[in-house]
Amino acid sequence: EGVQPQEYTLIKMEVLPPFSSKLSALEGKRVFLAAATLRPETMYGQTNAWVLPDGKYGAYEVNESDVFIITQRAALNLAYQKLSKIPEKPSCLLELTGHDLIGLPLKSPLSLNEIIYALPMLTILTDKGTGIVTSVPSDSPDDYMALHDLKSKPLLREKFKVKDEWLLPFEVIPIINIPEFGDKSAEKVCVDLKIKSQNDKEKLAEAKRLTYLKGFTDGTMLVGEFKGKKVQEAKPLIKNKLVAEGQAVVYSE
Ligand code: A2H
Repeated sequence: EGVQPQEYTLIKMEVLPPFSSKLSALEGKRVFLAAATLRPETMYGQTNAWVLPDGKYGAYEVNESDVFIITQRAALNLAYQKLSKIPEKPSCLLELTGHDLIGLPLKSPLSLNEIIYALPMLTILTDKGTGIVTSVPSDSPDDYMALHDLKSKPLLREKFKVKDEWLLPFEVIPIINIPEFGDKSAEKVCVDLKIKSQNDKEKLAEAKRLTYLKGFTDGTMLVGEFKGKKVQEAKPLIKNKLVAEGQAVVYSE
């Protein structure tokens, strides 16, 4: 945990009904995987969501209508930020693991892909954010490598019972141009640094350092309502719009 609180945007990725048998107790509710992001302006390029297969999650009532699937730790923090049906107390309807979430079809705000799926990522930390991450392989080296691993390793898909149609049709979407790195900055940097897998921690840290700052200072939006605007300008506008429309909430830890 840092000294300064980190502010995340929680993206409400709606689980599309009909629900799987594991989720049948939630029938009739609006259920979301709530993904913590620092890059709300990249949501156009979502190709999937990430969950930790052995991670423990719960379905928590955040108000009268909405249920968020997140870690218990995040639910407790949310409860102290007025994001629980019962003030200052998480209200858990159902306990789940990441395995129960793999393959859920989702509708996520701004995504150019109308339906995306929850897939396994092995490097998710359970003590950060909500334990749910949205995947933007054009601009996130972690997401690019995790998707690359699953796409290129049929045995990895088999291990986690991932169906081909949940990821093979999903290509990297260009959404932001960075003069130094082009329109798919994460892919370029991962290839340039010869990163082998999602577990290549040191090189991934370098890739993130290279792309993160440049994306913010030099990036230009290629798609969406703020096409042509600098990322610096578009970022707060997109975040505020998502929150105003009820498609995201702000969360700090
Ligand atoms: B970011 P910081 Cl396009 N475990 O969102 C691992 N990673 C997590 C996480 C967890 N529990 N919770 C959130 N994250 C990811 C988009 C994105 C992100 C892009 C580019 C860079 C980037 C799409 N994924 O992050 O440690 C989320 O991925 C680069 C650091 O708080 C979140 O933002 O700095 C970011 O890490 C939060 O990381």
